[in-house]
Amino acid sequence: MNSFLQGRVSVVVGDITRQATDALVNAANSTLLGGSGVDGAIHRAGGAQILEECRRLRDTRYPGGLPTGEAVITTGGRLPARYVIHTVGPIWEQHAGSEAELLAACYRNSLALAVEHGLASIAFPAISTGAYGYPPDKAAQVASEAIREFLTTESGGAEASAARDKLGEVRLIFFSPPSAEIFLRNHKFE
Ligand code: AR6
Repeated sequence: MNSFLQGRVSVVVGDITRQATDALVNAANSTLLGGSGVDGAIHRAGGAQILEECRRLRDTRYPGGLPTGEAVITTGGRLPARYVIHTVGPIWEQHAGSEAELLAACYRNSLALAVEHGLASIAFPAISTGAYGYPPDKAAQVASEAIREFLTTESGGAEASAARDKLGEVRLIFFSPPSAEIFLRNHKFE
């Protein structure tokens, strides 16, 4: 069973930069100016236009950097995805016990941006589970709960709920079969 919430969420092994969803999420850092892992791969595959927009965001809205848990949207440049949503995950054991809340905020705020832009599909990497050291079993619980709550909430009235319903595909991308298996053993979708 690799799909959840009536098929709206799927678990896939692959490279996030190859996903042809409307948006893909970047596990960025607060500088928004690139890094290793997913961040490096996205900037390499997407080209200079993404970095240009990130620089502009730093110069205008986030001179001090994008805070942990928040998200911003840029073009997808040369990627198959139209947009990249950049979010900054928590660094494990560096946030005085707020790590789970901050990781949940990454998923919630990224999904909210996708809905605001009227998108129908989004792909996520396993935010914070690489360089930022978040234990993948714990991250699976937090990510799945945050996604489930976002997709199934009734709040905001008919218009908000129609916009949320338009987001019909949430793809969770894992770089290796073992990391997908850890997710599948620990998620809280049901
Ligand atoms: N596609 C899908 N998953 C991937 C890919 C890929 N191409 N590459 C790595 N992963 P990380 P973080 C997996 O380190 O922990 C950067 O330098 C990887 O196996 O990319 O949030 C940023 O600039 C891991 O499970 O993100 C920040 O400084 C997961 O994606 C910092 O790293 C996330 O690993 C962010 O660290």
